[in-house]
Amino acid sequence: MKNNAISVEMAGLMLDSPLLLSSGVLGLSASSLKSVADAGAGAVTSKSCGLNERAGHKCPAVLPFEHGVLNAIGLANPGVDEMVKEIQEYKRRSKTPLIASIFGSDVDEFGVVTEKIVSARPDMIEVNVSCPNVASEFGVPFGADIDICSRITRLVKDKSKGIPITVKLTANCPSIARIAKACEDNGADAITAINSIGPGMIIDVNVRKPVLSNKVGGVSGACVLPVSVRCVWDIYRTVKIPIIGGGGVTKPADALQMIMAGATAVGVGSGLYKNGPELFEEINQGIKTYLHENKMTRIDSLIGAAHG
Ligand code: RRO
Repeated sequence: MKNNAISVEMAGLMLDSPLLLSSGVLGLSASSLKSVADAGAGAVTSKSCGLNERAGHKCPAVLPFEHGVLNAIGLANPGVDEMVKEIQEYKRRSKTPLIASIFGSDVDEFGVVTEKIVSARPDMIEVNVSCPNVASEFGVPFGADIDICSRITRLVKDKSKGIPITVKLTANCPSIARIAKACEDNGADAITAINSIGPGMIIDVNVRKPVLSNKVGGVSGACVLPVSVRCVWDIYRTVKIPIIGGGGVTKPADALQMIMAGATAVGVGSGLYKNGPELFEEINQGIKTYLHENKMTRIDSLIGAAHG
């Protein structure tokens, strides 16, 4: 790790930049992950994978709109065995830390996928309990149920062979802070907040039908930033473990808001659809300029600064 003004330590990971690639964007192959790492991300997160290959929903599955992005990718992924190979290939080619994102269709499957993903030795495992395009056996995202989240977190932690785990949460629940606390109590090393919100819908007024093939999808991008900042704020007041804050970060001031709300690291995702991987360097530079202008030497002193 380069010891520069914006380097951070997060749950044992040494990051050259607090910015990391959020799961689901440019994260399916070793080469796309490496291109993002080379563009200035402090860590990259692979697309969430499950036990078996999934084709996902038909196109259109991703719809950028004026204020953000609507998606119903439908958990498209090659399955954990193929993802292990991509991660191994990435790790041969890049030293930038990699977070492997996983999901399961029920509690036990999270355990099986964890047992497989650890063989790739990712630097961290992201436990995705919050995809808005999937429902648990009870009809709500796992991440909205405190008991299910606790069980999944404990199971993944027990099978993670010492690799730190972060649980990716949803804002679509009465209290994200309570869920985060339950994850911390059950062994989570970090919390990632938030997944896309909604679901939402966009209708094409000319054909008078929803645009997405799945009709509804998760909402992300600039329009969700106030929600994600508030979630990080609530979680910071409730847990001691570090927070990866993401949701609508498209410029330096957004990343600074996240950090001041309590995030140690900041996820960048939807903004890449419009700006490409160059966005990482743009935000890195913007944060450095802010530190310089405010006569600060290290980003760490800004974590949670808005709490006074
Ligand atoms: O694949 C998706 O549809 C998807 C996932 Br797994 C997720 O976690 N969040 C999202 O907005 N879409």
